[in-house]
Amino acid sequence: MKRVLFVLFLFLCSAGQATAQSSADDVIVTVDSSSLRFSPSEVTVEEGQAVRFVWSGQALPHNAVAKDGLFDSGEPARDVDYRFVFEIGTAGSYQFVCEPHESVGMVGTVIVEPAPDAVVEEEEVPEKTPSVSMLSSITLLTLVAVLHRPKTD
Ligand SMILES: [Cu+2]
Repeated sequence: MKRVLFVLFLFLCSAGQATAQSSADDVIVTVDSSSLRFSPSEVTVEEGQAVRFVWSGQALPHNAVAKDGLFDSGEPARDVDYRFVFEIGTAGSYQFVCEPHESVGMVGTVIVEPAPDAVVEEEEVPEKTPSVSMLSSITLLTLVAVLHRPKTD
């Protein structure tokens, strides 16, 4: 049994490492054949998902910089492989530009939708039933204890 748990632990660790590098559900943004456009220029991801900005052997150097500064692939380069994870809480719309070519329309948008789990969590927050039911259980137990207390006289 311990061995099974240990193997499971190793499996989870390696799975965690894999997602830190790149993941099958990464959304790829590259540069199109015109060399002055992102392709696609608009992508949609869910919180927790990553966008990878990837190009190589470009005639011109490019980068991808969020207007609000959330992500930045660094200096413009002909070869880029930059991955950014949109963590829980980043839901929204992010415009990004290629700094050298923003003026000629090399711009894009990442739309981040809330993770399905996060939506459920938000709905559950206002409920306070667990503490109320716990309180009434304690009251009930106290009542039972008092009623069944052996008589001392
Ligand atoms: Cu560019």
